[in-house]
Amino acid sequence: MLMHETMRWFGPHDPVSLSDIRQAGCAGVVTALHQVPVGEMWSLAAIRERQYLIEQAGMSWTVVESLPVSEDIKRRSGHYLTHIANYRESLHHLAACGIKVVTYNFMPVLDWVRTDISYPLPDGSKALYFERAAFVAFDLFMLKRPAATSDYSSIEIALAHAWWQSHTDEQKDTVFRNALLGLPGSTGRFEPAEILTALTAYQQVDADQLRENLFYFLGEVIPAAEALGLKMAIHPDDPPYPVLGLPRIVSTEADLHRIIQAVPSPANGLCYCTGSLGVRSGNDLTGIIQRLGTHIHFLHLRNTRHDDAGNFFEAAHLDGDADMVGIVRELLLLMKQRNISLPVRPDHGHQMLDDLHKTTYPGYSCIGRLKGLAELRGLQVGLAGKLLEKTSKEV
Ligand code: CS2
Ligand code: MN
Repeated sequence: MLMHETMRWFGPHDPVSLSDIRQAGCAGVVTALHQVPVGEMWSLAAIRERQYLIEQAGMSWTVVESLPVSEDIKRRSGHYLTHIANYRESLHHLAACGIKVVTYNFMPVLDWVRTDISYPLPDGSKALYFERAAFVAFDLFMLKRPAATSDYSSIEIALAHAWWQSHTDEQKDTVFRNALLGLPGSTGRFEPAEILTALTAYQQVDADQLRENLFYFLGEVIPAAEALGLKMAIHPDDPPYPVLGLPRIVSTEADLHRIIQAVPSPANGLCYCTGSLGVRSGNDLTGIIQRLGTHIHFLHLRNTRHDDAGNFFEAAHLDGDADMVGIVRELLLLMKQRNISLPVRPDHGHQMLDDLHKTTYPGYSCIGRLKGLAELRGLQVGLAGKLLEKTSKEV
């Protein structure tokens, strides 16, 4: 049994079309109603309209990514009760349309963070890059977050100073713009003042409190999801450690176990993202599949290269620190044991070839993802033994 291949589509305004995704060989699409403000309910009509577009293009809407969790829910303040009621209602509507898997994350304020979205690779393609010293410099000298100095070691602060002194205004501006990028699927940026206000709102929320808020949220939505036959899949933090003094609680295998145990249910599951978990050296990517595999409902397979100083870039899918061969083998075994085909997407890809001249959502140009997906497909088919079967029949 092979994985169900998908790509993320940001909706009708995405420069990558449904036809492009189908030509990449995908059977399914991963999307969200990005036009609905976070916290509001997704209407049945709006879901059906999106689903119709995807089905007309010959694919299925396999996974929702993301049904976003509002900042009020994450902080358990303000309108969180209304937002939770809306969330449950949205789940009802998604289930009524036959959609089965819903991904979300619980990262305060920001989703993924990078300092460079056009990091040149030796072959001329471009990748997403996180440079720790540049990010610390951004925090200390550009954003000027009041509590920043207490969050970094003296070595990190010294490295940030060195970075600041050795870079041009233009390079600093690039880091500034990249670090303030909006959530995936949005084309805007955060204003520095907006980020500082959002950070202030989290002053009372430490890691323990955030975890409690997540478990409360799960207690409120997982029973409904289970009754509806839905699978919820939490996406890990990216990068998997605190950012701008904000706590992050979905970063390690221990975090994943705690989440699963907090509300035991087949509906309380994981999105296994190798790119996010992989930049933290202690995370054993194949071990996580072995120990938590029954809870995995969705796969993001991409690779990174990282060092011990917290720098990383997004490497080619089969050419990074993660042992993608071992991971795919483990996932094929898991699917065989569970007798299911898990949805997968290549997550991000390099900006390359014609896409170097196009503007797409960072990380989500077509050709690089198509390449990543094709490499993963070859790996899967090879490992699943199909190739050998076929050649022996032909001989
Ligand atoms: C995604 C995440 O683009 C990506 O890296 O994997 O941003 C993911 O969409 C969200 O965190 C899931 O809620
Ligand atoms: Mn991911």
